[in-house]
Amino acid sequence: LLEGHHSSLTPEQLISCIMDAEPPEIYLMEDLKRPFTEASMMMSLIKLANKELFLMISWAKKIPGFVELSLTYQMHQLESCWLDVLMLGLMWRSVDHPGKLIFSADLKLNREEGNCVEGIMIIFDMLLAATTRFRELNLQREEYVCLKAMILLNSSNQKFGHTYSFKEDLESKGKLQLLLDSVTDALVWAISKQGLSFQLQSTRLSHLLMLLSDIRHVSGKGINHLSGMKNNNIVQVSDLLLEMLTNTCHRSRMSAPLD
Ligand code: AOE
Repeated sequence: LLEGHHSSLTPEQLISCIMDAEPPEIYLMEDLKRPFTEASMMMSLIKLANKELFLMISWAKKIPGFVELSLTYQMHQLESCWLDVLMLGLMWRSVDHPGKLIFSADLKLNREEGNCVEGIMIIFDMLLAATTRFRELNLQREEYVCLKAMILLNSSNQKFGHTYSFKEDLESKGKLQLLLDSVTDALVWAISKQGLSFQLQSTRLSHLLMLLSDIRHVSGKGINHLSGMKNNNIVQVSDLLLEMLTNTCHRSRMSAPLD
């Protein structure tokens, strides 16, 4: 495909590309013994996230224009937004199940089950609250996929002050802004289809975007929670991320430190 081809896409075409990029439904494929223990619940959650992160990389690469960013940028974007993206996906899966978090088709938890992992229930409550908000707004699939792409494209703008000033990185900064603008246009278009008054369209856009900052807040709490846990051997997979972006998935290596 020609470089820059995505900039000529209409909002409708862009949304259909982003929809096609959606990862498939995930199954944990495990006999979950209930009640959970702290260890068994965390193992299931981490195993799930591990599977999802592989799919997330393929998803990101299918967002029009993403692979044309410099590799440094691709990495930084994914590193800074992965939990936000996972959380928005979780909220979307859970939106029609009040009081439940649908981590996967075979891992559905209610808030009380958060009891067995120290500090997790407060995160569950924040996730459930944001999910309720999406339910109240009657979030549409088109809007959901745009918001998720916007998280990917928006996430690390601020982190990139002066550290990376290679020519390709400066180009990427500009490209990223253009991409984000085109996804914003697509979201505006998705909202405009719904037959709301112009006034209500603006209100809806602002409600949806404000939820992204809630998600940012919860993901920060989630990262703190994860890094505060003992036998925390789940960080520093940047080298693996780089390998995965540059290609040929080394599945065994990625799962090794997480299993
Ligand atoms: C949210 C959504 C979802 O689909 C799955 C999970 C599972 C775990 C949950 C989390 C969630 C919500 C917040 C929770 C957390 C467990 C504790 C926390 C409930 O309070 C997340 C499990 C995360 C496992 C970490 C895996 C290593 C990630 C490394 C990422 C990284 O360093 N890089 C470089 C990014 C890779 C990008 C593809």
